[in-house]
Amino acid sequence: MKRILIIIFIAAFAFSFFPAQAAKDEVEGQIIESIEELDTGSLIKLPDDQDPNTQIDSTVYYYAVDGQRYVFSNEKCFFTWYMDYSELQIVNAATMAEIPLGGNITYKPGVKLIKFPSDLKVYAVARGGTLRWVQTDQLARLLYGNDWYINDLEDVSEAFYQNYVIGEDIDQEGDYFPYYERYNTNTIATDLGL
Ligand SMILES: [Ca+2]
Repeated sequence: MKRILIIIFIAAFAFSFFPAQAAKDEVEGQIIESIEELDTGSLIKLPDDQDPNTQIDSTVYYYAVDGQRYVFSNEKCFFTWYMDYSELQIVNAATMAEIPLGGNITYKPGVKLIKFPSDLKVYAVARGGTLRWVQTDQLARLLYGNDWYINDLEDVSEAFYQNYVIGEDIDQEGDYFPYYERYNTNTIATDLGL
């Protein structure tokens, strides 16, 4: 029962974000028809169904080394890991159905500061979706520069809050280095602990 609830939750919050233009381009592309054709570490989605009212076909997943697929909660999260959609592969429905859902992908560590609408705290992200409260504006400036509030802060929907865990506060200089966080968790597999 718990597993079913998790799957429902993932499905409910697997927001549609794949851009329409890319969906048009993919019509000409090759569709993968068996798992054997897929390398682990691939980005996958279903073929576009040409129906703007359905989201299942516009959800992007990471096919992990554990044989499961992990969902990108939204486009902002996707772009902390990838520059564009060039690595995306289109997978038919039967193949997609054979790959179990593993969970959600969280922000790549060290890329952005995030906050949730109902929570005043600004968090830096560490491995495994670990949120570390940046206690002061001064510390945020040290990590991301004076314009962090404009350039580096992203609002994340409350719906995704439970994908994260709370870590230690950042309360002094040297507690956290964005570059090292990115470098040490360079792949989604590492972030997921696979
Ligand atoms: Ca659709």
